[in-house]
Amino acid sequence: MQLYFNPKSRAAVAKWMLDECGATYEIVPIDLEKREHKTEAFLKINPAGKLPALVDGEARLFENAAIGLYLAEKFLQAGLAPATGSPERGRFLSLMVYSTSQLEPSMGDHLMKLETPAQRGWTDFETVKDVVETELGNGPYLFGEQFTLADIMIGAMFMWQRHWGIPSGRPKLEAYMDRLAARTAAMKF
Ligand SMILES: N[C@@H](CCC(=O)N[C@@H](CS)C(=O)NCC(=O)O)C(=O)O
Repeated sequence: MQLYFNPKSRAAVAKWMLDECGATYEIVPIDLEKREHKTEAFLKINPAGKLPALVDGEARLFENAAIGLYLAEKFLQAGLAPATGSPERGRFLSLMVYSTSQLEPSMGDHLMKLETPAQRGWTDFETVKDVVETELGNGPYLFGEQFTLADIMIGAMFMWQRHWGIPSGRPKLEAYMDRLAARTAAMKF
């Protein structure tokens, strides 16, 4: 597998997922300033011209959530997702999609100080935090003792924000981030 990567991009999230899976892969460095992510060759892998992208033989993947769902299946033995057919599987799929369809744009609105009108496909960021806290329950992870790729997809977004010096304002989320950051394979800044 080849991970198209820049450490200052969301490709760090894909790298974390690969590392938790114990995957063997090659890093293909992409210089964003040189716009290597907009070259004809890269656009054949990800037509959106964004990082990350992952190539696995004939398969090409873009979007972190898709990469995570693919890796959860490919590295079943890593146990980074509730089993297919188990009652928790639906919640896992929902949280993987939620991370990118609601949490990510809502955090973007918040960082850019934009309103989130009700007509958008996502909620305001305080509601997102309520949702994540509810789903986390008593933890330590979203699926109790089982760490999953949904913890990376959801936790990494809050960890970026913390890295930029913006506290979540939620002690429960801060403690969750501490637990995630303490993992050996955790995303490095
Ligand atoms: N939802 C996408 C977001 C991808 C994305 O926005 N990547 C940024 C880096 S953090 C990028 O490549 N930006 C460069 C550009 O758009 O020119 C994912 O999760 O993969």
